[in-house]
Amino acid sequence: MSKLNSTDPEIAKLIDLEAKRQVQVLEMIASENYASRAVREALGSVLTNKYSEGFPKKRYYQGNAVADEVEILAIERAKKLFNVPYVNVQPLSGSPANSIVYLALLDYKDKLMGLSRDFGGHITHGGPLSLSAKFFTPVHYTLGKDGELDYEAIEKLALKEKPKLIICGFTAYPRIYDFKKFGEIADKVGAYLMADVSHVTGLIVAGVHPSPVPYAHVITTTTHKTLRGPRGAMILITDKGLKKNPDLPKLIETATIPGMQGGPHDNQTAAIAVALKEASTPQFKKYGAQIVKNAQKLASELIKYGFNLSSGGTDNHLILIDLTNKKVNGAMAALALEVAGIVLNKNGVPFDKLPPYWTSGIRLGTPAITTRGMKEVEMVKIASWMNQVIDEVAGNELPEDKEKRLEVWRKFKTEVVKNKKLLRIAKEVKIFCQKYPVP
Ligand code: DSN
Repeated sequence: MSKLNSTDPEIAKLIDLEAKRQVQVLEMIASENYASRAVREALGSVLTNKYSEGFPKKRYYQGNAVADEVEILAIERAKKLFNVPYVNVQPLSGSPANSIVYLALLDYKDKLMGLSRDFGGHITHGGPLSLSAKFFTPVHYTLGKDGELDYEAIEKLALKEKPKLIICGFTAYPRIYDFKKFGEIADKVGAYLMADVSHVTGLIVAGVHPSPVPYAHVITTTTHKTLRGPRGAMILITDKGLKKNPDLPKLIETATIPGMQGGPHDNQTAAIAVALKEASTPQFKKYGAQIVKNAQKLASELIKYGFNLSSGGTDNHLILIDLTNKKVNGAMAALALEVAGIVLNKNGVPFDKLPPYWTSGIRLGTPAITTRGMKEVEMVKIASWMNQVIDEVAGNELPEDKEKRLEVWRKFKTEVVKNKKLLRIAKEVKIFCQKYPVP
């Protein structure tokens, strides 16, 4: 950072502060991770200077011999890792990747069907105010009373609505995604099946979550969650997809540029290539398996403390807790946990009575702490801290009146940052975290 220090000390200082924060806290946002130094070097490389509109060997600008090689490497590594015939590594992130697929496969106002945002679907799966809802017609399935996908209900809805595209893949769902069942439902109604596996890609690669490849036509994934790469995304087309429509690669490419984007970010492409290389190692398989072991251990410890886990537990990297029985909402709980050095997010739970601003729950995940080398024994400690924090803020229920809610929230925010017990836990967390290096 020596050059940045002299050119822009303000930004250098902020980056330094963020680096410290990432070391000193338990980073448990389910969609976050620590990219390796190699990934970050590629991301910070001179490739950021280049424009490469088009695709390898079919560019609009000169000087792309190296960029071509970089993109080809990323594509070939992804094809091999996921066992698919076509990959596009250009989407700038997950939301653009999904939008590219919609633009490629759907016409204005065509129906797409995904899990409701209020039950763990992503905003781009037809969420209110998103492009997917403004330009297409979303229909939504929800979860059963047990907090799990109800495949019979999903099939019924698909038969009734006949969507052109069905989306399976979620942002807050702690159970295995049954791609086979989704594939059968899509085939029954003649729909395309898009699996958005952003959250579980690393687990799929590690072999601890089933792969959608035999069942989906198109797969989208971000590259920075369990896959542990840079921020970015990929679109994969399967053999099944090519069989349904051999023009899919062309449609996806046209929807990428000029449809949604201009030039790809070649530095990001290089970093994705590096991450894919890292993900193809035996160590990565072990890492993926440990993410799940950690999440399951943490879940069982939390249950011992009386936490109410959505669906009763987890099969993947993610835990969703309904805090209603603890008499505190998600917003207050997440803030109190942050004060104590445990960083996660407030999250709606199935059938939530509170709006997204407050939520009844919190979502957490184990990818980042597993990258730091934490194992089951550390999960016991983390659950105990979480329990102490929630105990400390339990009873902070929201008044019915909306104005009063904000008043209560303002007071809570002022007081919680001074709470001695939480600050003591934050100190313990900081000391504990020193034993687990970040890349
Ligand atoms: N923000 C990501 C997540 O947390 O799931 C998805 O966009």
